[in-house]
Amino acid sequence: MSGRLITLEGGEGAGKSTAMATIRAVLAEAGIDPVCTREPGGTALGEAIRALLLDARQAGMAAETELLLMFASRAQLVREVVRPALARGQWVLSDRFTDASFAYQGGGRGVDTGCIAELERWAVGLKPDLTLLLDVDVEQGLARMRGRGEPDRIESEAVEFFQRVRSAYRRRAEAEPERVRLVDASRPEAEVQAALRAELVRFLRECGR
Ligand code: Z5A
Repeated sequence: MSGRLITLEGGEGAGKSTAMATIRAVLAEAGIDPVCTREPGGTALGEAIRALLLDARQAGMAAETELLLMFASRAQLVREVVRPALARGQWVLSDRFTDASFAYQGGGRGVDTGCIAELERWAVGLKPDLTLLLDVDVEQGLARMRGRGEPDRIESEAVEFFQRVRSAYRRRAEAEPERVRLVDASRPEAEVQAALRAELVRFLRECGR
């Protein structure tokens, strides 16, 4: 039985933390115990890169530097965690992956998406089998995040930045509807989790599980 890579994506306050727990529960019901990871991060080196990326004191970071650091973390994660797990036949569940670079650095920062696609081909070399995209209105998502402490470097961006991120994510779902399944995350939490569960059950059925 071969492993699969499932990724979870979404903008601010989309509810990824709760969704990760739901996905794990649905996989467990199917007898799957996935390797869980996150981006940026997921390895010792990647977590050090994450700290740099989110450090609010690094306000002058160039968009290109940001993109390359995201891919540096991802290249390490793919070689140290993702590929070995898939090769063992294990499933992998990642909180964010390459789609986030297309959304945040491509959409949000305006970096050439051709460069991102080339980095994906060269430094990553694989795509998720399934991406669950939690989509929520930007203002609604930001309101959910209020009161959660000091914003990090990326969270400190303006509303317009997150609107561009959301549009870029939605374009990816439109371009690859079979892989990127959009879930309306503006609804109450229980409804969002039920919708996620339904998408995942459909995918598991397609995988013969
Ligand atoms: N980034 C990038 O730029 N490029 C890349 O290639 C990658 C990442 C991989 C760190 O990611 C940052 O890196 C992130 C993107 C960028 N930047 N930002 N900003 P992260 O995933 O670690 O960080 P995050 O996006 O800030 O995730 P988070 O803190 O885990 O947020 P969340 O998962 O969206 O939110 P949550 O904790 O699940 O929920 C937030 C609150 O809303 C919480 O109080 C919930 O109880 C509440 N909530 C959740 N769902 C609902 C519903 N349905 N109704 C009402 N309230 C709800």
